[in-house]
Amino acid sequence: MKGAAITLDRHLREADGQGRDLPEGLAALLSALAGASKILARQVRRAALSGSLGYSGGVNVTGDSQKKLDVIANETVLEAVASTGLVAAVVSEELKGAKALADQGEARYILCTDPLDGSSNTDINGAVGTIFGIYPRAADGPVDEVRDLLRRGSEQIAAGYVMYGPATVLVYTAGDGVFGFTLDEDAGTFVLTHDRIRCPSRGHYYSANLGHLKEWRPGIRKFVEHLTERDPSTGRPYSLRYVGALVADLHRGLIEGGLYFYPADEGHANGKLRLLYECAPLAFVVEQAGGRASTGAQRILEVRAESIHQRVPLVIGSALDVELYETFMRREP
Ligand code: AFP
Repeated sequence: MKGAAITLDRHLREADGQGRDLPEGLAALLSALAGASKILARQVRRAALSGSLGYSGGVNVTGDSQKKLDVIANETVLEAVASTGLVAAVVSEELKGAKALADQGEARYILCTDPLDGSSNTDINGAVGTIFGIYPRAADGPVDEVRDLLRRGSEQIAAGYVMYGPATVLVYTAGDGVFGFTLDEDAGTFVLTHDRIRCPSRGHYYSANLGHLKEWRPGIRKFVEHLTERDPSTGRPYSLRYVGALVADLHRGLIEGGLYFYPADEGHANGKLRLLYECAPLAFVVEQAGGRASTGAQRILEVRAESIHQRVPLVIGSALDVELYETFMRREP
């Protein structure tokens, strides 16, 4: 890489000078999340050597069997943000209720996180991720579930994800563009490698669990049929890519274009993915990069959570591809 590397810390420190004003304490909180992800990157890489593969024996609140790495990731993220004193409460895929951390002083934020997204990939050395969405407190005092936690994604002030793949990549937005950083393992720092990411308006890839194809609504089945027809003038057929870790499938769509969807099926009346700590943070990132995210009928960022582990159908990625999906859903008889 030519020139002086811009590290995440420098990028956050200099944000105000570049007109990307960050609310007080946000830079420190993002740094703490980056710190946790460095620890996690190492834990994930060394899991087979340290005996951390496999199941923990527990089941999380959404019914998934917890992997040992799910538990480690949850503890790592919680410890890192607790130490900042900036977070009043954390909503996590791995916690039944919200975890209250502090209710006074500097604790002005709520963190929603999936500490280890795609953990079914851990045992096969596949990509996994961490997702985070940050909200400002609605008011001071003890955390109130309805007021502070059951929010619309549009109220987030920052969101992002870390992907633990061949390289560890951290992508975030604070409402003024999307920035991607790659972990320089030797220096132990995140370096800006993807400045102001723009999601292509259309792609050639689609990601979905086609095992559920026959259970999907007719409009979605027709959409898949459309994507798989040959029409070189519109770039069809689209190629199927499915990692099974939302972060990894989303990252491809963000960089190269295309879309990911997880609609309702027989086992998941509202889709599988969780609004507060999967869909809303990624929707914020993708919209900031010029992409689109919806339930198929409503913009994800406008959905107000009714419970902290609520699920919603999701379609996310290139704006024109997501729009086309929505059109097929509207055309249903
Ligand atoms: P976990 O975080 O529990 O592994 O779930 C992964 C996930 O929420 C998302 O990352 C994947 O895209 C999706 O589930 C995969 O679900 P299927 O296995 O049903 O395709």
